[in-house]
Amino acid sequence: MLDGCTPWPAEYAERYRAEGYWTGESLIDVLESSAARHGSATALVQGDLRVSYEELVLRSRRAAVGFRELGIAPDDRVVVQLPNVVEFVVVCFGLFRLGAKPVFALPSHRASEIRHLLEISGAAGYVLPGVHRGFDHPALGRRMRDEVGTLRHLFTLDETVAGDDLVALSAVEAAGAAADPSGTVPLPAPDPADVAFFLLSGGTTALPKLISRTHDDYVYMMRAAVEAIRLTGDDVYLAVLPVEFNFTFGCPGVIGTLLSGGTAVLAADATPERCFPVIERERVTVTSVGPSVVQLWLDAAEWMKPDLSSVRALQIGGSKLHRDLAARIRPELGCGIQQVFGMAEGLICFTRDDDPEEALLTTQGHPISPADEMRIVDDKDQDVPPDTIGELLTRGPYTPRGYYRSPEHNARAFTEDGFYRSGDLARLTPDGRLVIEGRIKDLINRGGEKVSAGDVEGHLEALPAISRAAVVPVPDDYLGERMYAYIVAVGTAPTLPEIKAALTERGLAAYKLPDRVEAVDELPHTGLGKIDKKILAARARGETTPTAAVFFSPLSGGTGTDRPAS
Ligand code: OOB
Repeated sequence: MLDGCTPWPAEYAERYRAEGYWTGESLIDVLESSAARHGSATALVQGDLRVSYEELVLRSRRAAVGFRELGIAPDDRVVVQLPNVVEFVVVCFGLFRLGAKPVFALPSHRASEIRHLLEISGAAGYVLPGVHRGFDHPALGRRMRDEVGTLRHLFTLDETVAGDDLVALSAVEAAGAAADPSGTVPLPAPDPADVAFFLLSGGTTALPKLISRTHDDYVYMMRAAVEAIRLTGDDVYLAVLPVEFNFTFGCPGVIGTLLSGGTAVLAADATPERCFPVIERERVTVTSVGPSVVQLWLDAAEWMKPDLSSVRALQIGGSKLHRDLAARIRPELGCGIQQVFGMAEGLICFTRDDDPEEALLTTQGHPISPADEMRIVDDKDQDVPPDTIGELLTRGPYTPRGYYRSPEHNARAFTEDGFYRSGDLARLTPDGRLVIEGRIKDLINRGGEKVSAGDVEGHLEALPAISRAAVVPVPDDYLGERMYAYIVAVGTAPTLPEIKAALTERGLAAYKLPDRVEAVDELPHTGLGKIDKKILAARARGETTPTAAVFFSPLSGGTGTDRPAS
């Protein structure tokens, strides 16, 4: 196990093994055993490209040897930032094979996030696209190599931008093929108890934490998800959201589909124009999206009239699905629905096919594993009765016991007996179903993308025109939530477009930019001297609480429009 990871205590690890949750298989074993059973079947589809299980095993083996030839060593961390392409899967399995650890970045991440990921992981490599959606990733990669001491190797999806210092992924595979033409060079088998890869936390801390996931824990989680959704070799899964997202990667996602011998189809984005024809052509049976995509698809279905009847499970998770929206899915899209509550930190809950209709529409179901432990507690960590709202704590065979290299944060984020404090407010129905009711963590859930308030506030306060900043969520019909920024300006308050431009210049990802901004004379504080976000959130929602009225009364402006009062 890498330094900086928190292993499960020995008694739990032994129990999870003895009870058959951890089977001692690596992700490589999973792929190879599927390939042994379904060799010529189609594993992956991307546009017109179809890759069989045999080809995927061969290509990832070549990638492993190629990465090794080019200087990537076992245990090296490699930040992987790719769109939904076949190479993403090839690179992951190549790195797993080698014992190197992918660190998943989102394609929307920019300098601020990438630098942080490279630094906390101490990454030796960075795999990036070419110019993607107008952004010059190779230029960012080169800049990062100059700025981050550990980073030695850059790899790109785009052959046309490759050079001596930026190796094309096709050249990595070619180097592997040249060094190992018969595919027999011995490569060490990954240790199933070892870290396989790193996911990113949803960002309760200003900068995201890394979550190490072991082969044992992740293989088990996927198997439990596969069983809960009854995935088989006949299933066709469509990856709509970024494949680096835990939901899309393994719940059961692309990798769980490969475990089952099915076909995983990679969509370039979530637009109905892109996804509906693919669903019809490939007869997709399972896909996973957030409520904001559901909304988009419902709107488009009215005039596009797609045939989505092959989709037996439209998995919806990442943020709260409201009952009204849930109730429209079956009649208007013609697909089956499955609510999913999940987190990169572990615990996954699903509703099931045979759930009563109301449970399907209003709850997030049950954990996928009988070994998942959930507690709902009050602010003194005491368990509350059913149907009472409290914080969700969880522990189990695929919920790691700590963030990577974060001992101080771990002391707060986990109880002494290893329960993860989710920061979500939830209740359990009397029959044990989970219902998410809100959260206590300071983030904005913007269409399923989690934005840490502290991260954005730090960037805002770093701008010369702003002395203090606080961001809060406001409800939004499409995204679930949008971000409202309150700022105290130095001199003339900057406008929203100016702020967005300045934050983009600082390398902040676009999904973290505020949607609205309002300048105030000062920020309200609680009795304990912390910024009172409840007042700000109420004001952002257009509500006037008595305290807010008092606090804001001296203000002349506060229009809530894009041009702040100054
Ligand atoms: C998924 O993972 P993350 O790590 O991006 O975010 C986890 C957080 C949860 O703590 C909760 O605040 C929120 O996202 N969340 C939901 C939800 N599912 C996740 N809030 C309300 N209702 C739901 N159904 O978002 C994720 C990972 C794997 C599978 C699905 C989602």
